[in-house]
Amino acid sequence: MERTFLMIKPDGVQRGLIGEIVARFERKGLQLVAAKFMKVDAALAECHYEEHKGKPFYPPLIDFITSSPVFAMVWQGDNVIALTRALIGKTNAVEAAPGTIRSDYAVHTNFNLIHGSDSPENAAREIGIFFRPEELVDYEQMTQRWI
Ligand code: RTP
Ligand code: MG
Repeated sequence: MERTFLMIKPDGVQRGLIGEIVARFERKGLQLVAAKFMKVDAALAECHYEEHKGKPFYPPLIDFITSSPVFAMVWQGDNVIALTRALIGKTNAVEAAPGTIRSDYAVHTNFNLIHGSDSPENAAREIGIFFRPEELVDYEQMTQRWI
């Protein structure tokens, strides 16, 4: 069973898309493990996006992610990292496949609504910087035998 870190970015929160986005993961049959409505401070933002430090889009990315609250989540399921990346769509909304979150709701690469971990290593790292271990809820997903 794999876990991933998903975060609805400030644009998704401000546009009232938390429910719409969360519903897609629920309908898919993935299991919610943790969720937190919070502001990201500069230190957390720099830690989260450390792989992008030095790139031209890094300063505006840090400004954006700290500008307004986010909705941080942990989800689990078989292949949850690849599945959620597929549901989210490509970084640039122009290249995102129709039906994906970014294609359906985003226009601009810099404001693409949601973050999803891209590897097991990054998922573990990101879950660890956003959540304390006791915030991850351990429970049985009753429908799992059908999904
Ligand atoms: P994310 O990390 O947010 O899930 O997005 P991603 O994997 O699809 O994209 P990544 O390459 O990790 O980039 C992180 C975020 O930085 C912004 N970005 N802007 N202007 C640009 O060329 C550019 N490239 C990336 C996006 O907000 C992207 O989600
Ligand atoms: Mg990324």
